[in-house]
Amino acid sequence: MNNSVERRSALKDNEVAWFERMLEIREFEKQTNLLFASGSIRGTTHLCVGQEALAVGIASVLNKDDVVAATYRGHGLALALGLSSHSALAEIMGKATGCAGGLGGSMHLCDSSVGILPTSAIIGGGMPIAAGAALAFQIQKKSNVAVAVFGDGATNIGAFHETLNLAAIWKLPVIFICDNNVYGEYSRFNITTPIEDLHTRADSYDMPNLKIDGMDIYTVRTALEAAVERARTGGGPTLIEAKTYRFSGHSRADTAPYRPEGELAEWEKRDPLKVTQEHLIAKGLLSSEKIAKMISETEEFIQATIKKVLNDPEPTVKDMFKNILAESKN
Ligand SMILES: Cc1ncc(C[n+]2csc(CCOP(=O)(O)OP(=O)(O)O)c2C)c(N)n1
Ligand SMILES: [Mg+2]
Repeated sequence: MNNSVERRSALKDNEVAWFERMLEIREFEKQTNLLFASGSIRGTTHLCVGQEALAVGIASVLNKDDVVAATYRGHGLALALGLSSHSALAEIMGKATGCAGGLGGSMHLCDSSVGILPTSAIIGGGMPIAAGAALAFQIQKKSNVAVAVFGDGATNIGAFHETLNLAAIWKLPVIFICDNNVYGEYSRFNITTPIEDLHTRADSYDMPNLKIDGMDIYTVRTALEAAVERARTGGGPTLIEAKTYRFSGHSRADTAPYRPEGELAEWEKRDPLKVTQEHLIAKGLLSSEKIAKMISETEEFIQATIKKVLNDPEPTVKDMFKNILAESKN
């Protein structure tokens, strides 16, 4: 399937599709890492392994005209929102068929046709962009919402505080989702941040806020549905802190030797894929046999995608100078 809102809409009320998309993201990230290690990907990559429930949970709740500002750790969110694996991988591998023509790479996935706002590597940079989109919706009297997803580290950045303040005072239809994956680069967040629950920072802005288990897609959806409803009906912004865990290192070859022993294993017990699988089996929607089949189909699909991308053309030097300036008609 190409980049399309239909791909996002396929998640609406389809629990098996949530699991399927989470499997796709997991395999996509696994193979991206291998391609990076083998030298097929230049630059760097930041994987979201362990954080799939948040990505798919968000995409499954939003309507097709809602928009999202992600971060450089945004492969999963982009795939969940409707970017195809082909378009995302081609972008990461610098191919002309990528969503930004291969000029942006892993950290700059974006596609307005599926509501992915421009992504930057600047921590907290997506927050004012999402608030700006929300302001546009408010001025145009539309009922759409904007979502900003950012890390725990971003809550120490000026843009976080300025955006929360403005969004609160103007009652913007924006939802702030802090993906607290315990680490900011190579530091555990308690070393850089004096409080445990980051969502309480929104109290200073008189903004509704809560923490949730970000490893469980059902919990993510319930919290987001309430925040989206508030935003759509003029109630203003909400800050949701999703407690997750970064299963991989920060980027590239980081093996995360700074993690306390046993911490990863403890969080892996709550692997979002495992949690979703348990829900689906308990509800009688999936069996172990069906899950095994889905896993092998996903592996085959991503392998076929890699093959295609490897044969795709690279952008030309001339392409670098396209889309830099917009000519004014006046
Ligand atoms: C404004 C800014 N300051 C510093 C950096 C360097 N930097 C890159 S990643 C990172 C850690 C961010 O951690 P977090 O917000 O928790 O996101 P995560 O990587 O965990 O998803 C930092 C400080 C940056 N990119 N931008
Ligand atoms: Mg973090």
